[in-house]
Amino acid sequence: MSGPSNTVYLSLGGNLGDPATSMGAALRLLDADPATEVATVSSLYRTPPWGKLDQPDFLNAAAGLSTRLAPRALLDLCLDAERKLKRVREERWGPRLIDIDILVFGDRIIHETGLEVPHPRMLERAFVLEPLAEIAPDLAIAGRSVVDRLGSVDAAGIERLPSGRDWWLR
Ligand code: A4P
Ligand code: MG
Repeated sequence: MSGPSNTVYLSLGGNLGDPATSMGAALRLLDADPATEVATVSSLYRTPPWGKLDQPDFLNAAAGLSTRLAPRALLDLCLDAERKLKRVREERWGPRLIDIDILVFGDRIIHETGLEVPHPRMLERAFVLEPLAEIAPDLAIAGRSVVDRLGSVDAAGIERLPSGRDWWLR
């Protein structure tokens, strides 16, 4: 379990129940793993639904972690946290209590069944890039910074909430 430490960025979101509470609980579950530490968390953002439009607004956030877990083990930890928080997987892009996506894992490029990193849809999604730009503006993804990428997507309707960055500890 003691591999090299990697910096990882996650996206969290939800639009059913109390997503802020679920996302906070998920981050605390990840932080409780002995090989994983939550280092930076963005503010909460209220975002219009992307993909499937006839559903409630989402809350989204991004988090930076350091972990000695392998990518697949971190994914399992995230899926475990989702399961503990009773996410029901129903329709694609549909409403959910909590969704955790691994955006970036160090400088790894992974194309495996059930694990693609960098997350293949992150660059089109303002609800991912906007919170990520708050905590890692200069992070390069396929050669361009997050801030630069954010300039190429439609971020209309996204609102940063006055949550501060320690909302997940409350
Ligand atoms: N999987 C593969 N790669 C990854 C990765 N990098 N991180 C696999 C996490 N999981 C990864 O996940 C299904 C499976 O994907 C996982 O079991 C894992 O093995 P999923 O999240 O249900 O579906 P998805 O294929 O990852 O879809 P995607 O594109 O993430 O879409 P979602 O999650 O269905 O989209 N609008 C706003 N404003 N905010 C949102 O948060 N979210 C969605 C949900 C749609 N619209 C939204 C939002
Ligand atoms: Mg997902």
